[in-house]
Amino acid sequence: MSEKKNPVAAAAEKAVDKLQEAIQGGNEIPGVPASEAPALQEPSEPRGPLPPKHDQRGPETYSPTGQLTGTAQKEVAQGGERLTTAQGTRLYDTNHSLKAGPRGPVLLQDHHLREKITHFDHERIPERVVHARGAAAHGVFQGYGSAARLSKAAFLGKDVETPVFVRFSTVLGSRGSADTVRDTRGFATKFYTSEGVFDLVGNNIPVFFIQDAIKFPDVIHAGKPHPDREIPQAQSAHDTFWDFVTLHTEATHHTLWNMSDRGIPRSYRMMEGFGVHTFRLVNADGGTTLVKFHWKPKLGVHSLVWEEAQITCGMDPDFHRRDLADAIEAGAFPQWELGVQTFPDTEEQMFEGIDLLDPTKIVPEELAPVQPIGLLTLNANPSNYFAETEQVAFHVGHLVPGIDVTNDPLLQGRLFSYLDTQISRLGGPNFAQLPINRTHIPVNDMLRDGMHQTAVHRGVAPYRPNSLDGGCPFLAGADTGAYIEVPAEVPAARKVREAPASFDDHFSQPRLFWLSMTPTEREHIAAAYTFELSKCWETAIKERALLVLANIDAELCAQVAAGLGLPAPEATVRPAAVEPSPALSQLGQTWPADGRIIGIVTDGEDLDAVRSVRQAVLDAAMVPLVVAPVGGRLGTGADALDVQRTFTAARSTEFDALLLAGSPPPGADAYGARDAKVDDATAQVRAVDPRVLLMLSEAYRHGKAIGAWATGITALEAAGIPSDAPGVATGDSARTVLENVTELLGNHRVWERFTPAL
Ligand code: HDE
Repeated sequence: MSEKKNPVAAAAEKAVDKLQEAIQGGNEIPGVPASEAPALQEPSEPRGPLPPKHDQRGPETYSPTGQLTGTAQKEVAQGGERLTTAQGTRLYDTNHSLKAGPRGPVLLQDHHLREKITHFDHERIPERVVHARGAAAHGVFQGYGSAARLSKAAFLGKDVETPVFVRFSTVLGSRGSADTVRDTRGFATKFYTSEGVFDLVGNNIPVFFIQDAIKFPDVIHAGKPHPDREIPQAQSAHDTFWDFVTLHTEATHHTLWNMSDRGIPRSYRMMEGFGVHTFRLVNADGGTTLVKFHWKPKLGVHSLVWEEAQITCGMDPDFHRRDLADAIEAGAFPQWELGVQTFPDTEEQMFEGIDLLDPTKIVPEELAPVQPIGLLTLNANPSNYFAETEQVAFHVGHLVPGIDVTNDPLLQGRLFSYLDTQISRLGGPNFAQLPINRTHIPVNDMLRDGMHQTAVHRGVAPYRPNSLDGGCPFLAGADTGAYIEVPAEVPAARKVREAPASFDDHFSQPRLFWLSMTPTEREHIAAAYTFELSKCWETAIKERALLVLANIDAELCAQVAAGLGLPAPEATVRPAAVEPSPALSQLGQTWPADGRIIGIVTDGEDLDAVRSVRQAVLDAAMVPLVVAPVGGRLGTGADALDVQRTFTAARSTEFDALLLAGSPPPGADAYGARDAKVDDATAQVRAVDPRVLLMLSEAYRHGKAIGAWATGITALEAAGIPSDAPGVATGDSARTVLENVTELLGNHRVWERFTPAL
């Protein structure tokens, strides 16, 4: 384990350095749009493009055929001081079309107009049919070397550093949908290894809705908006989804995970990732092991509460992508450990009675612990969303020597699907040449021509065997780095459209998951089912869903049935005797609070305390946002503080914790006509601004830590929150209060505030 500590410590140190750098640069609050502050007037002195922001990086500069060009990234970006056409010709005007007189018709010969509009008309490419909404970051993966006995993959070697690009996503929503919907999240990693690109295209949920790829269009058609009205967007709370998953009961396990808190993560930085399928690793001696891949976040696994997620969909639909970009910009680099569960590669491919080829099943960590094999650190934001996050093309078939696939029928279908989808989405077969997709090692593929060919191939013999090009390219062998599929046995069999009998068990693992949850997590699950099913129009679908729930657990079924006002049916399957897996619960451990957002509510008084607590928040690698009655600056001179949020614009859901540095009286705009968060009947008779009271009551309801000192305690009392309530820290010194709040953040939420009845 000792080799694993070093990289973690080194990366943490790097993160702190970065934060210090950012603070010195005056950018301690992330979100600054450009590397230089703008002038009030439109600049008139010609100059070149600004350098990128300190947190941004583009794809590495490799040629379309994978050769390091050594070109600085700024030299492949746009340059020059003057506006030009795409051909580089300088322009003198871009505000007016070429016309026959100022009031005359526009002339067809206006190439600049046509080029500009035509290009604009073609700016969009088809969005991904699933996982359309995503956010990504660059980073580095460092192998611990502990996987050497399992896999010969070079990037898993001790201290080997491999550049990576990671894209997180929701599944169902369109590209412009909100981040905090209830859904599965994608977690796709592109490793630019010294042996070619390896893509680990996983999710934040370890099982899938279906066991066979042939059902993928069915489950996605059911989850997507209804084809007639195209509603609802980005959610599963509708008839077609529940119609399918209740008829196709192999979806029960994944659906249960979606209804759990895993369906509404707090942050991409706080999600686990799973390869889902069983893969086969091959070591240098040809020995094979079956494995399941896991990403374990250093910040722990945390979620939103449902009401918070819903408010956030409106308040900040970009909540997750902003959170990821801001954390990286602030130097709080997110990290995950890659781990594997290992299983002997036996003929039956079963482990403790669990079919390893069935992607609707997990292997509990208590039966097969996750062994860490490397560390992922995301340390740079993309510099262009379209070029990088939109055009990145993952494929489960992008494998490197040492990693092979199994016969999981879902994985087998994916091997076909991803190549196909990239061709349609990225306009042809040359998508591997897009800068973000380029491998970092030389390519000699004999694939030629096609739309958007950017490589200038030489030679006359793109075929093998040849003598005209000197026989080049030559084949490799195992000793020269060839990817050689494991010569696994395929037992003699009949050609059938069937699944093995072991795939028929659809309820024992959902029950295992349910029984592994704490009472609070179970309450959330029951509430999520009740919410979703109550949005279905058809009673038959609700009744069918209850039949499925009865087969998971009678109590769960009874709770949901009560919420729906329907009778709870009897189980049709005898409940399986399963051992709970405590590792599946999100509660009960403490985690670092890096990158958490702390709202500091001030009335503009006692700015020394605000200043000092704000600095302490920064020192703890968290982000302080000053919330005040109106915008602008508080105080004067060098010590003045910028206001980041006003009472009109702030909502509790933006913050992980609230600190009350004062007791602001109702502001001048605290009336309903101006701000509908205000109830006129009580607004002016209360001593504290009603928006602050709303923020406090919401934060309290959502189990967030709240701290108050001095007159802040009065505001707390005005909100009806006792200062000795769980998760409330009060005291004389702002710093001590912050210390207590930071400690509370280690548990993510104040769980005592959610009293379970279940
Ligand atoms: Fe995907 N999936 N998928 N999927 N998937 C795509 O590829 C598909 C499945 C996953 O950020 C598509 O480039 C089929 C499982 C992620 O760009 C498409 C089947 C898991 C991403 C596709 C599955 C995933 C995708 C759409 C059933 C978790 C986003 C655009 C056999 C292990 C990657 C694209 C990114 C994307 C097909 C099942 C994860 C259409 C046919 C299981 C994270 O090719």
